[in-house]
Amino acid sequence: MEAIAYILLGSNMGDSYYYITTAIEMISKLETTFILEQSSIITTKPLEYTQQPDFLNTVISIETQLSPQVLLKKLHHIEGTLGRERNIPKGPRTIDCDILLYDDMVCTTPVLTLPHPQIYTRPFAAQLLMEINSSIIDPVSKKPLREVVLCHQ
Ligand code: PH2
Ligand code: MG
Ligand code: MG
Repeated sequence: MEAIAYILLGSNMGDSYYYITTAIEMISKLETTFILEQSSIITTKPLEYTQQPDFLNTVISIETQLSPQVLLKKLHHIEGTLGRERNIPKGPRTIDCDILLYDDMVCTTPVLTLPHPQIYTRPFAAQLLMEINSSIIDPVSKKPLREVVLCHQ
């Protein structure tokens, strides 16, 4: 069965525009996976670990038959191909691809938490999501995401 997933891409090292567009192209080539929509690409101030350059961020929606675990592995592989090194947690990166939502799945495992907690804590993540689809329902509260996010601000 195909699912709809939303992926946040972020980059703040090297040619960030190149890394983001190339990652999207690589995602579009994954088996059984199609890009549905892409938000605008915006510049954002670094959050959490703030002593680092500004980010470019964008959100895409995809249709896929890959399970969330397999999709995550493939995204990590794409990150590795594009020179991602994991040294400083939350620190500078060539490319980061995070699954924000996978259908209405709710799960917490050591490798994957859905929905991704950052949709509630990073205003730009929710903003880019809602740019693509303003009627997304938050799988946890079952309320429109736009209402849930307003509560968190
Ligand atoms: N990602 C982080 C840490 N901080 N800040 C912004 N603005 N954008 C990001 O994508 C981001 C961040 C770790 O994944
Ligand atoms: Mg991240
Ligand atoms: Mg990540």
